[in-house]
Amino acid sequence: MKLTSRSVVRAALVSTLVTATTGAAVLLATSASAGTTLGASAAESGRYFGTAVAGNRLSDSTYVGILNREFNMVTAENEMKIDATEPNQNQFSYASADRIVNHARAQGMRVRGHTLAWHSQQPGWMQNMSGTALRNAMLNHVTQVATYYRGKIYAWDVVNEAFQDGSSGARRDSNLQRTGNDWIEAAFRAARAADPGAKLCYNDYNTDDWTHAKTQAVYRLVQDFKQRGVPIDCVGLQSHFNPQSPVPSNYQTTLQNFANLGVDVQITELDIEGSGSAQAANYERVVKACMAVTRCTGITVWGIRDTDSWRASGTPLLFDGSGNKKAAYTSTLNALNSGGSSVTTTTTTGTTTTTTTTTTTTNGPGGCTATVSLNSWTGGFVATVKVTAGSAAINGWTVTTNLPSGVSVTNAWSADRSGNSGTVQWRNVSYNGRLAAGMSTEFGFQGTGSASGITPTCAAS
Ligand code: 9MR
Repeated sequence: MKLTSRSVVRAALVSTLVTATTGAAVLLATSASAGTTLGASAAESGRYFGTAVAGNRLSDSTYVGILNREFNMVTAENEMKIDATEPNQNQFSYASADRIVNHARAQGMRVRGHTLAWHSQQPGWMQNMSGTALRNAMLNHVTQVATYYRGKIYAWDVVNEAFQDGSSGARRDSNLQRTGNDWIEAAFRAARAADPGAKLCYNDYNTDDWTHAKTQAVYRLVQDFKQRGVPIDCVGLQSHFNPQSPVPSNYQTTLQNFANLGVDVQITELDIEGSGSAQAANYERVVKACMAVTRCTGITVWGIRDTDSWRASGTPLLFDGSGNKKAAYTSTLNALNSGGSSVTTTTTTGTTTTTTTTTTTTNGPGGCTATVSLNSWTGGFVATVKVTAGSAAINGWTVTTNLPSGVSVTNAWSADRSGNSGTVQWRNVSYNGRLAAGMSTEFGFQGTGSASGITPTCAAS
């Protein structure tokens, strides 16, 4: 496999970036290759680009065409909410959500789960409950739904919108809040037990301006959870913007400050009302802010065409009602292609530490990205490596890992390997070498010793 000279430059830069600061990230812009879809472009820095999907749109061929072409993460707009999944107590209804999840998975897209515990869109039976009965019903809901979807959800919005707007910084009054202030952590613990592989997020709106009381309140919640070991992996900023609630000048600061708590940050419901170049400039600011924050791992827009939006009159999305790309689409794509920090995340759960590192080598038509997620314990580890095609389809891939001394591979799956220590190359097997643009596959290996800090590189053919 021959590396192009551009590949070599890019690989070297990226490996620097794993530990480097934002200042160095600018260098990457000069060598980044240009993706041609939102998902593929985001994937080049290890990020995703998603959209909310409404089940009743899946029979619209224009809609589905854009969905399948542009996005690699999906959120059900309403179909996973409590009223949809548990319309009668203890009678669960997954058909509408499954349609969306199955569509996404068949297309190689990942899924954000939205949402397990919320004051709104509760079924009537839950609205009428209180106290211990409600607390138990809520926990049962979290457990049942997260268990049903175990292994299929990238991240769950475990709790949605639990804080008041305005200057109080207080919790929002709701039937759930009245079961006791610890309802949020109870929900997170139940979600972790039900699906240990899903990232668990707290999700809210009006948390974009660092100076707002609500932003500060959510920050303190996350800080408290991290300090006390309550399981939490990510914060979702919905980021619904309009003239009354514009993109704040300190947006990147907010993203960075949350990330500094040791959680991923995800922009979960982005829409920006407006049109033309002003709207395009606002999208660019939001995307660039995410690209500059290493732990801002992905962006989801809240719908595909303006006419699909919950705020259709504000034309807040990236495609017009006919499915044409708007100026905001182009500025978003360009911002994704302008590079940024590569993604490195670390999560510690009890005695197990999970570290994710992404590096990219451009090669073949659109290159590929390798991300490693490590579950480590004293004396051993399991590494799961995700290989994602860049802006074009690839026919095969080779991932190289430089294993630290003392590490020995004892077992591997879904890839052929050369050797079991030092520099190990992993090649696709017969069934997982061909990947469409932006699509992913995974392989894994188990070993003895400590593999922390490994930074795989990926070369495509
Ligand atoms: O887009 C959703 C819309 O179709 C529903 O009618 C509405 C009902 O609450 O919820 C919308 O989605 C919301 C999301 O679940 C949570 N954040 C705010 C979103 C927009 O209201």
